Amino acid sequence: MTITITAFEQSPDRGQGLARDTRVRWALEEVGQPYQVRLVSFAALKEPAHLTLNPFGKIPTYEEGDLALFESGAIVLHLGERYPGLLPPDAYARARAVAWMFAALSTVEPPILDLSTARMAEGDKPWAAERLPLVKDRIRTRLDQLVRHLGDADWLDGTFSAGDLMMVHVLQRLKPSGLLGEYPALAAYVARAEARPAFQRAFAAQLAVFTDGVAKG
Ligand code: GTB
Repeated sequence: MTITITAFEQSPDRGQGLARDTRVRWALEEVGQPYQVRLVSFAALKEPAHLTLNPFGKIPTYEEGDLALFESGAIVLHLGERYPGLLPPDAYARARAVAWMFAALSTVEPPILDLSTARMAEGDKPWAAERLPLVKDRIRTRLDQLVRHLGDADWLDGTFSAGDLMMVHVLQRLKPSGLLGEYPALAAYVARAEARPAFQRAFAAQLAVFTDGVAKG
């Protein structure tokens, strides 16, 4: 069955792989499923055809037969449940991997997104310079906790899972801030995940959209 996802037609990050289609591409590569990509303009995101796929007018979306999904977490979870390679077969290990997915999306990602908001949407406010250190410290709190959990392990819970995929994609967004560099063990964790052939293929596919005009993953 053909899988089609959506991605930005124009890259705000110039192909650094930070938009959330990359995590879905990566998951598809990990489970070895071919997929097609429909590129969407910013204007088209808010048009009825796209809003039927995602009521919030965002990428990524996922279509497979009669199934249409939005939210990168839900898409990766669906792939993990449908195909082997992202979630462990043992029920308890699987539940823990899902917990790490939620931790990435609802505990670690929000303060990281707040940093983007502080920089891009609030940078010109008179209180911006005072707020920025507070936002960064909230991120450091999460990174302190995460690095303590990781210890000297390669992955968050035994073998690589969708939990690591999601956490790494969330952490990648910190690279330009220098905050990840304050945590060599987390930087090494991200580098370890980025060395995976599936990530390399996903990254190259999203980059090709902006360098070669290639639309297919
Ligand atoms: N919770 C949703 C999910 O996980 O799928 C969030 C989806 C989302 O925010 N999508 C963004 C979008 O479609 C793209 S990824 N935005 C368009 C809009 O709201 O009109 C967010 C993103 C965008 C750009 C960069 N960048 O340039 O670095 C990084 C991440």
